[in-house]
Amino acid sequence: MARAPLTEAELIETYGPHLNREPKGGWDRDIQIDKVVDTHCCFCGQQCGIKLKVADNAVVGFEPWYDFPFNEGKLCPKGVKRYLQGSHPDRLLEPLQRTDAGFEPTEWDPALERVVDEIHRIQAAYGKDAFSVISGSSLTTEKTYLMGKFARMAVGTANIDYNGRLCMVSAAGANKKALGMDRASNSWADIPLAEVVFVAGANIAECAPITTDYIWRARDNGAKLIMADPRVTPLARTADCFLGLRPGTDSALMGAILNEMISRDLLDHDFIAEHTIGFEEAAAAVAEMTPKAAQEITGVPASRIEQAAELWGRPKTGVLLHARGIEHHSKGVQNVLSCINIGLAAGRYGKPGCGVMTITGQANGQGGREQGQKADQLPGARDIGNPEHRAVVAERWGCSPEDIPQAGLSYQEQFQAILDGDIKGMLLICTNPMVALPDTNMVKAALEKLEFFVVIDFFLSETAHHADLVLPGSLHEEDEGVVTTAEGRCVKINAAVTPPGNAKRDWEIILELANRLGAQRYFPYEGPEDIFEEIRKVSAGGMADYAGMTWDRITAEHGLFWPCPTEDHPGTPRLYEGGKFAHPDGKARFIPVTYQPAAEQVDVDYPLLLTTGRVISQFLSGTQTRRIGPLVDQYPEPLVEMHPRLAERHGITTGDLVRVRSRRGEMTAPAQVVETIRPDTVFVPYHWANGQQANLLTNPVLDPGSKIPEYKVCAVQIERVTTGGTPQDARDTRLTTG
Ligand SMILES: Nc1nc2c(c(=O)[nH]1)N[C@H]1C(S)=C(S)[C@@H](COP(=O)(O)OP(=O)(O)OC[C@H]3O[C@@H](n4cnc5c(=O)[nH]c(N)nc54)[C@H](O)[C@@H]3O)O[C@H]1N2
Ligand SMILES: Nc1nc2c(c(=O)[nH]1)N[C@H]1C(S)=C(S)[C@@H](COP(=O)(O)OP(=O)(O)OC[C@H]3O[C@@H](n4cnc5c(=O)[nH]c(N)nc54)[C@H](O)[C@@H]3O)O[C@H]1N2
Ligand code: SF4
Ligand SMILES: [Mo]
Repeated sequence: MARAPLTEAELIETYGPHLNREPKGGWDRDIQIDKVVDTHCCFCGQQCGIKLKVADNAVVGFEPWYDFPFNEGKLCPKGVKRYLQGSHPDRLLEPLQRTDAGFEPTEWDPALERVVDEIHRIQAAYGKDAFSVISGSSLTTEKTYLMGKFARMAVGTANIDYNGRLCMVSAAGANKKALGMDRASNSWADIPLAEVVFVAGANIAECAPITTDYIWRARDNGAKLIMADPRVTPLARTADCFLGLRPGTDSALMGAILNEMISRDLLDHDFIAEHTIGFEEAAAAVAEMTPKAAQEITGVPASRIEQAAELWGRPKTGVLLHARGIEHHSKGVQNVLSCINIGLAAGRYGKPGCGVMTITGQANGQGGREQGQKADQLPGARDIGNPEHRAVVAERWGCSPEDIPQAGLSYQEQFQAILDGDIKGMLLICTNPMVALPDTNMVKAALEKLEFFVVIDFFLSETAHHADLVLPGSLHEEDEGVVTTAEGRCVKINAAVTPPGNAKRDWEIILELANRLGAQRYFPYEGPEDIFEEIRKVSAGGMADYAGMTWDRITAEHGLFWPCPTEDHPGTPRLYEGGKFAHPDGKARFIPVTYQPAAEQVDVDYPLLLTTGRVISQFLSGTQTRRIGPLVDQYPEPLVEMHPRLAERHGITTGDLVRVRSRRGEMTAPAQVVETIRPDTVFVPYHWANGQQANLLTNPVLDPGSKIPEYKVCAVQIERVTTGGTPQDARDTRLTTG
């Protein structure tokens, strides 16, 4: 593209004085490698196997792990460069406390005492739930279990939630409702067996790169490819049928496909009769949603929708993969249900080459919601409001059911509760709301209102900047435990190095706090394996049943798929075999879906749709990948992607600075004029901070069931802010308008 590269001065302004470009110790080829550790990548939910090379207690490189079956040695750019983060000079090495002069180092003992004192003070003054906990899904399952138990049994608050709330919960809610269980329906081994692959709202090549390989294998076997996205993403360029819909209209599109499948009789009548209930109601709900009607709503030509119905419905096998493009909506659960409906109608469950799978995003996005840190769940994916489920967990924890708080507020709701004065203190680990939550101005106001705020991280994230106390936790390679991949496969993360300086492993910090809060008896662990052994016992008999897994089995078998109820059980890569669903009667539910528009619609003031998402080289809120030089080089700053027709109307060419404004805020970034996006839509990736957060613009409205924010659609206006000038002028404008 014609955009001028950032100058050295601009890079420093954005990324600080240091971008890691080489491993600790430099590129010395004779460096003595002490060991090579089999583990998994720290970033996305694909959880590629990787071998980390360790020298002098530092990760200095990697080797492909060819034997790990999921990725067979393949890695994406982030996995290849991940080893550059640990030795970054910003790594936090001791606790920091805020003073009038900024942060200054402190000792662990007074720091931990202060956390305990503040929890006691706030709870005595305002009640137990006035202190809240927010956690993350990049943590191992052992830590996520610990966080749920810590919040409920040591702090005694109902208000614990996690950042999977911003990610996976619409899919989780829909799968549970329709199929009885919250997990991708199949291992990826079923993808190459499919005759048709339907990808809805997932930028596979950039966000689930290794999944691309599975789709190529299906293509090599002759599979057709359908893609639904407002942007022609890299994989979409190869599709047989591209559905370039208007953001926020997926359930109309899927409704019309179901309507057309019914008209053309592309239904698996036997499957519907034997294994499902509610087809008639679901069919009635889409009776008016003909391809012509859907064309009006989605902007996709009716003939294209008919083609998609034919391609999806006619073959005997097929998989549908979806991600945040359909899930990050105030109707996210409905959107997923509309996909499940076309999956059920075609009988695409429980057999080879079939499945409707959500693509988990975070490293432990799946495991992170199974074992008890989700506001509405207890370990084993049990419902916190269900008296029987509460009784089982209470009995195994050695407490009474009344000791376990009821469901608390979700992530975004907690921020509203701070503004409303109901939450006064917060402990936050492994998430960065100043970049990741919608409506950054609101997030900032909330963080500034807290009476006490403690963050556990290994870098001083944009959120940690607002903390009273920052505790240095552990990097991925400094700790061990299990995570569950997008496939539903539990894999083992192995420690390669020990935490540097005075940093501690996350679980050590939480255990110390639990002890100081007087809850020792609930936390009798020497290390993560003890926590895992407890998870096995507590999850037994629950939906996410880990009882039959051991760390040794997981390692020896290259991962195990839950449910795995006994030690001689092989695990369950493919769910619902023989059409046996997880509801008590064994049947899946068609849930009627009627299209409902997004919360914010375009109007004369805000005439364009904004959608947000990712680029391949950056990860989530960017705290980690914005410190890795070779990744920053690939995509140094957010770009406002727009169609040439839209750009022309505003006199914009690639590289011009563009101000994007919504009802909540504005941000400025260079334009990227591309033909691969709808002319009524602009796209901004969200990995950057300091006034370049896409979330300055987004709408904090939630799906009423899943409580996921509507990241994927809001109304904006755009304006060109420069007509040239020097790069420095452009830069100044950008930094002062954010
Ligand atoms: N490189 C990279 N990879 C990642 C991550 C990362 O930050 N960087 N994050 C990981 C995580 S946690 C997640 S959740 C996943 C996310 O993975 P994806 O969901 O695949 O990524 P997104 O870019 O959020 O959105 C996907 C697509 O949705 C499209 N879209 C936008 N609005 C709509 C709509 O209304 N309908 C439809 N059908 N599509 C729409 C966008 O154009 C985009 O191409 O990626 C994981 N992998
Ligand atoms: N506009 C817009 N916003 C979005 C999205 C979007 O598509 N558009 N996507 C949403 C999605 S799907 C997601 S998943 C969220 C994610 O966004 P966040 O919840 O902010 O997740 P991360 O960026 O991973 O933040 C993790 C923080 O924890 C730290 N960390 C990482 N691993 C560990 C660990 O093991 N221990 C400790 N102690 N700290 C750790 C990192 O340094 C970082 O500061 O963003 C959401 N926000
Ligand atoms: S695809 Fe995901 S897990 Fe694999 S190397 Fe890339 S970021 Fe890491
Ligand atoms: Mo995510």
